[in-house]
Amino acid sequence: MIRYLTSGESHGQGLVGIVEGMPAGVEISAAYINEQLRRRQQGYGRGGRMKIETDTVEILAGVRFGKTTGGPVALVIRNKDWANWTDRMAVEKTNVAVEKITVPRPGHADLTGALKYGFDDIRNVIDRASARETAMRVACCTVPRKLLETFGISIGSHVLSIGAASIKNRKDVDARIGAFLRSVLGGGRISVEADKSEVRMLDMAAETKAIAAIKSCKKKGDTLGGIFEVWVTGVPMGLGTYVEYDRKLDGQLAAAVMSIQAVKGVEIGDAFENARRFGSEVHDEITLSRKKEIVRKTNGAGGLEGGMSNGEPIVLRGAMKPISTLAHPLGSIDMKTTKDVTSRYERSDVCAVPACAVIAEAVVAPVLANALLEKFGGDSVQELRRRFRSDKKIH
Ligand code: EPS
Repeated sequence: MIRYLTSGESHGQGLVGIVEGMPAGVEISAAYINEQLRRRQQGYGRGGRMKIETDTVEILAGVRFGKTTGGPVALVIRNKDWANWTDRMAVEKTNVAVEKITVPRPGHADLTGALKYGFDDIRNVIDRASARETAMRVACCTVPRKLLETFGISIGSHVLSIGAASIKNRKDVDARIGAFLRSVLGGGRISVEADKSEVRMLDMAAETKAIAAIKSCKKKGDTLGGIFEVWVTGVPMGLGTYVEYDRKLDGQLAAAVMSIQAVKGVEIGDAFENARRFGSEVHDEITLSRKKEIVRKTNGAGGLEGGMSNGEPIVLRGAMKPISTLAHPLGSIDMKTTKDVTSRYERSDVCAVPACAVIAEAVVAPVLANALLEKFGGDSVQELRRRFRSDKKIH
């Protein structure tokens, strides 16, 4: 089974990752990972930090002559901003006096993190809880993503809303998505199109509104969240299982997306809308195509029934709260003086929903790759290929 770990602080020397359990023979290169890192850095509303960093990965181990060896894949991304933080984030004990951060930001990990770990300087929390960590997460997850791609499983995403600016005509957007899915790229084509928009929206009117909203929000020293949608196509029937709670694919996917910094909600298919409807309006009727393949007339279930993929595209949505570092002052306390104060501001993004969508594309990849390996098995791509089947026939 594939698992990965990340290490690193936002303003430390860099981010480190290990991806363990990859089958041998997956073609992977730094350039392939860097393209995903580049995509993660985009989006209207990012702060000054993105002008400093151009995230690039070094593959240190686990890959030989462009293919995974089956050994752990070791990755590094160096923080360019580290040059400005050598005193404040020094690894060794130093005599340099460094200002302690003692006022927690509401909505961030600051308060509980500092109390939990017994810090008198919130900097330790700020730097590890930071969404900077997602750069390495994307790098790690892009390795199993390449495995999925080898089996025709393709991931894409787009943004549905930023603040109150939301795509107006869902039917039009769905029609466009339907056409994208018929292309050879499948779900990935959604991202090809969404990447053309600074806010990753497929609706121009909503895009204009979202950019205006971020602009005015920045002026007010405020921040904005939003909702994004991830599509995965080419997923064979029967990944995951209904037999035990922790092996249910929907639960695993939801956990992966929920684990992204600032994501507070995950929806599979039309879950919340469906909760307001009759069963007869909700469930996706089953039929056979001319080729005698099992197809659904609709996909309100988002490609998942009973904790298993049902062969339809997997569709999930994530809700990102507004970033909790804001210039607009909010009530807090100074943990040193125990007095009421207003929260302190440090440089941050105004809106990172487009980046969050790209991160969500990444984090679902190891979940799906594990489900694929669990069902078909294989220590190498060749072995997996021999066992893989994705037809949707009654047999
Ligand atoms: C973040 C704060 C900002 C963001 C950062 C996440 O960083 P800084 O404090 O250096 O301005 O830019 O995101 C990234 C660095 C990144 O690579 O996505 C936070 O507090 O979560």
